[in-house]
Amino acid sequence: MAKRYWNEKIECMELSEMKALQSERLVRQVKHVWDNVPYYRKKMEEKGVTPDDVRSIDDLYKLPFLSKADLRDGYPYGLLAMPLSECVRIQSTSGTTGKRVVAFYTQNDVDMWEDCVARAITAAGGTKDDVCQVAYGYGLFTGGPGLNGGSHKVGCLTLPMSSGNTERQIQFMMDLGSTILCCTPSYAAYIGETLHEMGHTPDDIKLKAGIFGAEPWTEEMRHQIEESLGIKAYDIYGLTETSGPGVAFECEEQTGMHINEDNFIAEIIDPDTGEVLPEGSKGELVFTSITKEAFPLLRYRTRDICILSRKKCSCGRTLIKMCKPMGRSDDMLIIKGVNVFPSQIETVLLKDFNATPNYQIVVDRVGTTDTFEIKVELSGDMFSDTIKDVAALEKKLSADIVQILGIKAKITLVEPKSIPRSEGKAVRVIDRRKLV
Ligand code: DLL
Repeated sequence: MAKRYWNEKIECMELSEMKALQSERLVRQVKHVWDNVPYYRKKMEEKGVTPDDVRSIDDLYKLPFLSKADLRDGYPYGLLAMPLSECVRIQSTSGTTGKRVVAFYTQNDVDMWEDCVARAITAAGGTKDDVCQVAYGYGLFTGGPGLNGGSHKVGCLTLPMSSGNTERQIQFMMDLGSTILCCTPSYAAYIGETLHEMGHTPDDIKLKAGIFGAEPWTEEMRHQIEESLGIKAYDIYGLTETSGPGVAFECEEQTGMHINEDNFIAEIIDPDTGEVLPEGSKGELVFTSITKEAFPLLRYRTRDICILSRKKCSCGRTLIKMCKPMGRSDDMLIIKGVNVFPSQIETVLLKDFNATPNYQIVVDRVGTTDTFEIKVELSGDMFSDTIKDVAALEKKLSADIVQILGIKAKITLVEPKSIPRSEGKAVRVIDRRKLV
């Protein structure tokens, strides 16, 4: 296979050279925030650190962490490091609670971001001969604008569809011969489902690859999407705070996502103590953006639980890899005292159903006891099965959930199409306990 690099020099750089580049950029960035962001300077002073204490990436640990609470405190301009007249763009998080986080970009920041996304598109096999259908939401959410910018950079013919209007997505896909689809994995699954419902097969479309991210998805879900759309599905990771999609991307080996280390230094920490953990440990992912001008974040705690690896990759890239995020430390549910990640439930469902069913996890509290229900949608075929078959499936699911989680869930099998489909990030969990 032809090598798919957008920037070979960076993507395949020797580790020592990368560390030197990161060190140089970190030192410059620390000085930039110290000089321009009083909020940061205060945080550093509180920890007794000055820019003189940071001479290389080995000194990174000395810097204070930054959390979402800091960004909310500073809303909207408190962490801005450049004059507004130098900023050309604002994007914002999709958060539904509390104040949103707004991120600012200079033109250089937009260029860096789009360059990172161009690396992801190239790694997925994208070239200027491709037609790239962007079905992430456009607007304040970074998905649409991020993939759009990267697609332009690569020179693909870009279809800025945004999300929604699924039948029209498929019509355009067929009429214009889209070869790459970019959207959330849950929306990709929905597009696949609709394609088949419209009476088509993957042979009727020209898609070859998908670039899916913005929410957790399992390997099982990957296989199902690949099959329903006849494509190879690639993961892409990012967050608004550090620019958007493209912080990390998957190559053809698909054993984790390469982090664009020339722009983002990654660390894994113990979420409880803040201690930096060695490579290979599971913990909270922390990013330092060393090239961003307008909204640089030093040691930003993502809340994503992850493992980093420097294992040699067959694609030739030397960029460190992160595994698929295993959930967020703040998305973890504690049900009856047990830690439950929605991804664990998805793995069980996909195993028992042999395909992704649509599902929803509903947690509530009656008196002082948590209730835990998993609603699982039956397919049309299953719905017409005998009551005995359905009861057997319910029993198997129930047993598998107990085996994996150690607690019992009420399994409710529901009619086809009764669980709402998602065009963006799927809502898998309804935790009614928070409303009390
Ligand atoms: O979701 C940026 C994005 C857009 C990434 C399009 C990929 C594709 P936020 O809305 O700020 O930004 O949400 C960031 O989403 O901290 C993760 O918890 C989650 N997330 C993003 N990508 C992945 C992924 C965008 N590939 C938060 N797998 C992050 C699992 C992901 N979770």
